[in-house]
Amino acid sequence: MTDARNRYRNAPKNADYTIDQDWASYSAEEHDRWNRLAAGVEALLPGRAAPEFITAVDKLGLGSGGVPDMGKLSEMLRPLTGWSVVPVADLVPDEVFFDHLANRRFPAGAFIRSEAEMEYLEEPDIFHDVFGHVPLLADPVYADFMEAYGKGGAAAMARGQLANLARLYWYTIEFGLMKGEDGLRIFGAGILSSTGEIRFSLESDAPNRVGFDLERVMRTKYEIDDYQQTYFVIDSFEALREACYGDFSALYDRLRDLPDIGPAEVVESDRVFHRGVGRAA
Ligand code: HBI
Ligand code: FE
Repeated sequence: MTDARNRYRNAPKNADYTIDQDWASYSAEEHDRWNRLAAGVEALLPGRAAPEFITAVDKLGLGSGGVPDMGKLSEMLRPLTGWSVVPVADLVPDEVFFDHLANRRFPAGAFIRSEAEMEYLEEPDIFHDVFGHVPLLADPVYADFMEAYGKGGAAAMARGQLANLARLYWYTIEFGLMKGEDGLRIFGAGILSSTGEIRFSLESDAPNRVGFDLERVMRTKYEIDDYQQTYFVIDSFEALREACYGDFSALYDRLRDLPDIGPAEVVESDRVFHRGVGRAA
């Protein structure tokens, strides 16, 4: 069976779910599509993205050179932080995903979205995974945080509390904001691979922007099919790494007895940067 959306769907998989990227197989149209996506996002980065992200996009040559070769990209990344990027066909099982991260391998989808899905797509493609996630893996502190997240996966699964840990990923790695010297900056890959959400996350009155707190985040439900209603703001990558290092057992015990928080809710203990006016009816 062929799959119009993802031409790698049925590629032969290794035991760790990696596949052959077969870089030579990308068409001129696919390279051009990457370049248009990258140009659209890059124009919005100055003054909006975390400086570490902007520096790394440049250093890793992720701009207008066409669809990246993950092997070559890994050769640039490895000497910086020990991370590599490995091609996969689609979402991999949770335990496989965590094992890759714990070993400093980022699994990235090899296909690129179609022309019909330039703004919104249902599963992560190479533009989201590589342009969105890989730059910050060149930052040593962020690189440690991501490994620690992977190492925490097995423990969360064993306790049946993967949902709590997944919220940490969602509200930081995918949709995180950071406090910069002159205003908020974006570091989340889900935002940085979407021109619409780059503007929305920083400039719209609709969503809440509140300070990051690990327990608060792990209690907060999220929606996957629209822009976020709440963004969490970290102080720095150091602060994020320190909050997320070590054992979450006591925290997971507490979370069992605490109610979830809705995606649009602001709670008493929040450090509020902006209280959202909510989505238009
Ligand atoms: N697989 N390729 C891929 N990418 C992901 O982001 C991903 C995954 N498998 C599981 C998963 N994410 C989530 O379950 C975890 O973040 C919790
Ligand atoms: Fe992602």
